[in-house]
Amino acid sequence: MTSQPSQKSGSIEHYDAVIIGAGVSGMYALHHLREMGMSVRVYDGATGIGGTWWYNRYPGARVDGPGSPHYCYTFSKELMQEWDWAETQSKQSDVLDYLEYVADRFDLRRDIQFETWVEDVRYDDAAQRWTVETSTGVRASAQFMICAVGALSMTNMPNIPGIHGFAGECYHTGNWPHEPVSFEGKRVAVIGTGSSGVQAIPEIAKEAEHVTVLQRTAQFTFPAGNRPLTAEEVADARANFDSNIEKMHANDGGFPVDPSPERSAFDDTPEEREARYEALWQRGGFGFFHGLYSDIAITEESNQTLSDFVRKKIRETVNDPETAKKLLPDHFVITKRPILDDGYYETYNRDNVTLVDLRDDPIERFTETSVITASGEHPIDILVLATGFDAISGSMLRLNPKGRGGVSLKEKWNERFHNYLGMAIGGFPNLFMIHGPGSPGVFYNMPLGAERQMGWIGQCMSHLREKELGAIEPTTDSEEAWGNEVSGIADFTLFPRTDSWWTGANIEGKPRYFTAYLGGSLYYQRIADVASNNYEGFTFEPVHGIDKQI
Ligand code: NA7
Repeated sequence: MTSQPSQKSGSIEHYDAVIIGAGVSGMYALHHLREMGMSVRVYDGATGIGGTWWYNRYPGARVDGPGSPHYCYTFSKELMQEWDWAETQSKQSDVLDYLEYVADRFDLRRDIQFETWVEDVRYDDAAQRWTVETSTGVRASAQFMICAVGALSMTNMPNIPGIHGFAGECYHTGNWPHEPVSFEGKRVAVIGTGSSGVQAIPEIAKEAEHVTVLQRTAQFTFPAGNRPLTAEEVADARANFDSNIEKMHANDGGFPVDPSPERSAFDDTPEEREARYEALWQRGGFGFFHGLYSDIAITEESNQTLSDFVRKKIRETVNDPETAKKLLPDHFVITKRPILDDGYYETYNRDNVTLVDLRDDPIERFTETSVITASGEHPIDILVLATGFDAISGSMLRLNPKGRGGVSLKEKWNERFHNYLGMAIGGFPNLFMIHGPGSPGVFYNMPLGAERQMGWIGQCMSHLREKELGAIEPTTDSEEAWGNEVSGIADFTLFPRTDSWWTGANIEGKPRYFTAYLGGSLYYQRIADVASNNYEGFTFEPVHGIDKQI
């Protein structure tokens, strides 16, 4: 591909592509486009690379999916051979160290501009280019715009009376300070019991004088089973690099796990089922979910068998029956993001931990020194907000690009997050999302998903350049059909029936529907088919000024 060298004219810098975000996806996008010979600039508001792993530094933060050594990039065999992962569930600082290493090894930083928030992104129809305005005054233009803005980066701040008047320390888990926070001798309140709260609470409780957990929804959490990786596992991952990648591509979650045979929970007797759940529980880790019956997230009855098992575990683990009762979840298990924990339920046996069930005892307001719930006042020194994110679509809407005719994404996504293939948006030519709504996103091994989506996007860019085309965008019909496909797959499961950040129900006023593509590896077949079918569902525009038959 012929690249347009970056050049400055007046105060505007010109590139082939601008990437917004220097997290896992943006870093790979930069590497990929540079390998294609493109001139690229990345902007990120942070002072360093890493995105999610840059911001989420709360105590206990770890990979909470199928972990190391397969939560990583696969594009370089050498990289895989060089890097030593220490544990199965890598801690935040280890993941960030890895990403720093990648940035150095592939010399990524020279094309990344940190501490730079993109404030305006606008399509210039006549020029067929995107223009970018930033917080530092730097302006740029590019033919292609890659939004690698993160599925979990727009923090959700609770709107509770008096919260801004609280005079103590206050931290959101998704934007944790870089300096260590000391909880010693402090009275701490934690709002939120999702993955972040469940990871942080046991760690905070070890240090604090007292922890008050303010729980809105009881959660199902499973033993993380974190442990050091064995030398054999490391050697195996290195020796079997190529075959593992094949397995990862075939697996619906992007991990080198053989598919489980189709088996209903009712193909086993109650005793066999119990034995299977118990063995998975004892082993721990995300493998728990790979070892489950295939109809657990499909039928209420199968789902009930697992939720009964976990509820029993909670009752057995938590000494105080009243506290145990408050911890019993009442939604379909797995239909909220399953959580991996390290001694979460056990933490409620400590004398310095109190659980407040906000459904019975709601927060009324904050004062300068306390949180007041219906039952009384809880004096606190530190408030931890583990209240999650406006996930999947929130960071795209914060960016709010303006497409053809100045129409903003907020206008386009007023009721639904219309897009095609989870990557392209009608009216926003040459703009691509990584891990956007309508893609597998958080349901897939995210570094691998970024590589595979970026591979498709890069191919699409090459197609435009080779055919001397100026712009590509999806049709309204293809967006509608894609939306129906995504919903159709989800509606086959129990997922849309539970309030969660997957369905947008955690954010007031957000369209409530399930936006992730749940078809697993089928997604990559679908997008490959679209490309090989001459980008079916897209329309092209010739380069302006060139009279061309498309
Ligand atoms: P989550 O999973 O969205 O959890 C947020 C928690 O905060 C959850 O328990 C919420 O209750 C609770 N929450 C949110 N707002 C409020 C208010 N206003 N009052 C009380 N409680 C509230 O976010 P995480 O950061 O834990 O995890 C996000 C993902 O990051 C995780 O799944 C991993 O993939 C990594 P709710 O359940 O909505 O009733």
